[in-house]
This record gives sequence, structure tokens and C-alpha cells, in this order.
Amino acid sequence: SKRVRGTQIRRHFIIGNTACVLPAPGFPDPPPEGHTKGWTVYVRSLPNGPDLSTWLKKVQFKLHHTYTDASRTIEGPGPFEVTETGYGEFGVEIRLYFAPESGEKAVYREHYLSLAPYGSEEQKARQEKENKIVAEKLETVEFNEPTQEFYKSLTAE
Ligand code: SLL
Repeated sequence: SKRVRGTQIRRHFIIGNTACVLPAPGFPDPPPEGHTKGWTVYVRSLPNGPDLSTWLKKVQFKLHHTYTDASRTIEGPGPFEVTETGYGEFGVEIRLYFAPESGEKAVYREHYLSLAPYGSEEQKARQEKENKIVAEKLETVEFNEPTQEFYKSLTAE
């Protein structure tokens, strides 16, 4: 497919995780042996932002090798997330895949799971009280001279 010359398209999105101490609603009770935390790692649109599934087709999350089936693939339209229980933090390897007609290679990101309270004493106290940790970062992908077809899906809202 022809490329749109001289054009770069940037898209912003969120990579993050939530975590809680087990037992907690939505997780097996009792938790699996030795598992003290429940968590969800995700790739998602900005709050009130355009839906990223128009350009993101598949996400592969690679978990720590202590997990059975450590490679988890989520097809579009998502939600692009994995929920698990466990005992420790590790870097989740994330690969973002785009539509075949885009001709774009997969993009790699890493998200280090945050399972423990962080920040000021006040912030930590609130996270403990709510039993909820949220650790997110703003991410950007840039497509240089996208194909005409991909350009259409990127700008279709
Ligand atoms: C640590 N560096 O030792 C880390 C490794 C591994 C986390 C954390 C296993 C879950 C399961 C799990 O929580 N792995 O048994 O399926 O702290």
C-alpha cells in the first residue's frame, strides 16, 4: 500500500497496572498458595481519549517465567489486559501489534509491575486504605509515513 509521504502520526496511550492485597473482590478466595497480591496489567486509551483499538490490533504480555502460559495474547478490540495473582514484582514484556496493512513492525515496551504502596506517607496510607495501587505511564507511538490504509484507520474517529 502507498505511504503518505512527509507525514508522522503520533498516538498516546496508557500502560499500567492496578494491584491489591488478597483476598479482594474479583479474585479467587482463598487465593492460590503463597499468592498475596492480585493485579491487572493493561494497555488502554487515555481517559476520554479516542479508542486505541482503531489502530492497535493485538497485544502480547509476557509474564515472569514462574507463571504457567507466561505469554498471554489479547486480540483486538480488547480490553488489552491480563489479570493474575502472585507474590512478586517483575517486568512485564509488552508487544503491540498493528493491522497487517500498516506494514508496521511490532513495538516493544516494558512495564515493571508495582504491587506495593509508593509515594508520600499520605499517598501510601490512601493506597492501603483503598487497597488499590495504580501505576501508569503515558506512552507514545509514532508512525512515520504510514500507509494510506493505516492512515485512514489512525484518523478515523
Ligand atoms: C521476586 N523477582 O522474586 C521477583 C520474581 C515472580 C512473581 C517474582 C508467581 C505466580 C505463580 C509469581 O508471583 N511470580 O506461582 O504462578 O520477587
